[in-house]
Amino acid sequence: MLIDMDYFFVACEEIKRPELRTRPTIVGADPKEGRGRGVVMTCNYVARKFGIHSAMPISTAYKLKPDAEYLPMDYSYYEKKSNEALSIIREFAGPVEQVSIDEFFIDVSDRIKDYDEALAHAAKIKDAIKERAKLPCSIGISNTKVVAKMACEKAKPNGIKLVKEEEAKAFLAQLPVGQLYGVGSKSEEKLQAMGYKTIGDLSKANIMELMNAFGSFAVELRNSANAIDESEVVENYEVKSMSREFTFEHDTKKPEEVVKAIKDLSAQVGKEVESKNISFKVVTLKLRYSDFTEHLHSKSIRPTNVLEEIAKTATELYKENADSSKKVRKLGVRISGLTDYKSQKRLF
Ligand code: TTP
Ligand code: MG
Repeated sequence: MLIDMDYFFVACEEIKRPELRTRPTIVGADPKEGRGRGVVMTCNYVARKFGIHSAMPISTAYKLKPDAEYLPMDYSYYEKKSNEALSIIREFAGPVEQVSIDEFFIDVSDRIKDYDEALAHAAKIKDAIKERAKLPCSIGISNTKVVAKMACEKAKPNGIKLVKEEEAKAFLAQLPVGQLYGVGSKSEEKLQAMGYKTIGDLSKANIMELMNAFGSFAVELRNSANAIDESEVVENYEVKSMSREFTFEHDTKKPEEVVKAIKDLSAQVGKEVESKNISFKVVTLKLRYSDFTEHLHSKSIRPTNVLEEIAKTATELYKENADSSKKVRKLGVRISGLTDYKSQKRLF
């Protein structure tokens, strides 16, 4: 099963302020009466009726619905709610693989005998999360991760969708190729250009032709399109990376302003590191300039949990790489190569 929380950040906000449930509500950057920069992180389904969606510029959202509720992120609260959902989910599952803050694959093959039981089990999980964590979710069920994930998309919002093994190929075949799990917008463009419109088209693709365009990823692509996915649900106590981004109010060339923003972002990332008891070994700085060109600069360091290393390394990356002739519009600080002490303990 794939469990994905519905409109997660705003659903969390609705717990704090139930009156938001009937109002279009957005979590994201400050709209500043239409002059705001940055994006919508997410919005509730009331706001989606007005055409607002994740990743949309906040200024566009403001044009569509100036009197919506605009809220800043309260990340530590969302994390707390995510952990609450996770511990409920664990009661109903064997292995749990967390994909993101609001998305979990679970293997329930040792808890159920047939599809009817699978549906009943999913309903129990959904009810428990709603009752106890006060959060709505959707659940996709199938015999592979790929199809479970895509079934969940169709179940949204607040639903459960089962795709039986024998129905999986037909279920996928009718969908546009861009909806296949693992296909991003670049791959979608390529596939479209090669004449594959639907997942069904892709399922019959000539493997040599596909390999020419996608290398070894071709095999996985075609297998997914045929509902073939052997990957298991793997416990992962370890998240792959942690990052924070920031868009300047006014683009800037001033090193002291950029360095200050890098320090703030690093401190935010550091807070998360501290709460999770992990160490990291790669620091990445993302620089987007006012001409919208974007550059990633990374540095590997000795695995550490010393928080000061984040700001120090990110600042070095800025000083070594920044193009001083251009103004900076947006910054990101990310750490990766994470090791979780808990998962280490499990191994030994
Ligand atoms: P999603 O599960 O993609 O979206 P959602 O839960 O808001 O809505 P849906 O009902 O369609 O599942 O993402 C989970 C959270 O991650 C989301 O609440 C906010 C955050 N997020 C971002 O910060 N940036 C993004 O671009 C997206 C898509 C999500
Ligand atoms: Mg979600």
